[in-house]
Amino acid sequence: MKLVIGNKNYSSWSLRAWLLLEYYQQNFEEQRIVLFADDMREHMENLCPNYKVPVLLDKGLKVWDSLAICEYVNEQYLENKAWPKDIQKRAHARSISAEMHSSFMSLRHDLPMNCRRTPSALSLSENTLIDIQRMIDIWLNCLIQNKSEGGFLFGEFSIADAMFMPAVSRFNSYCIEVPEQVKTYMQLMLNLPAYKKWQMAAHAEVEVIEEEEV
Ligand SMILES: N[C@@H](CCC(=O)N[C@@H](CS)C(=O)NCC(=O)O)C(=O)O
Repeated sequence: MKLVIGNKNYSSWSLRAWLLLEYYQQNFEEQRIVLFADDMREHMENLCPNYKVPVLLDKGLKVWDSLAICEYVNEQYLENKAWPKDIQKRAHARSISAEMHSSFMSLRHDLPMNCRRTPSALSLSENTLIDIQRMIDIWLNCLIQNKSEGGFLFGEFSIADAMFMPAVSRFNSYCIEVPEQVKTYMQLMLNLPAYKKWQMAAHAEVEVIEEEEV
């Protein structure tokens, strides 16, 4: 398997698919494309059907879009263990993953993922505050329902956690105030060896890519 990703510091969509593969210790190569470089589209030619990352290449197949990649890996290599077993929890996990995928535009715009950022607060727009509150509600609801079972949104780690990893990273980078239970969840996620590995690599990119910190 090969996963085509963007800059580790900024590519929140790449992080989701990469984290799932790493968490479950899958064997894969990675190929990094420098986002927004002048020759980005040239490097994406023949690799990325929609000129975006991530893309997974496996068995002659191209799978693009972070959620589609997570679904494929789950079915092909993980015997479906990356979604909750229980059908009601699975439906809930899919709902919040789809919501993460298609919403939170203001939060994404105002608080871009930046793993290298020294955490500090920004002043937040009303729409971003609404997005933040919705995300906290999603997390709290899951954590309360599954509280005795392992600390992740549905107890065990799942695709839902991979989908929200970039948001956890953003909340940390911009010092977003959260309730205690969410703080504990964020610490669990930020301390995942897979996330730490990603973050170290994001720091190592500094010498290669000259970009302004956001
Ligand atoms: N919905 C897609 C979004 C992919 C996406 O927008 N990727 C960004 C990098 S994080 C990208 O490739 N941007 C390049 C561009 O828009 O030209 C997914 O989940 O994979």
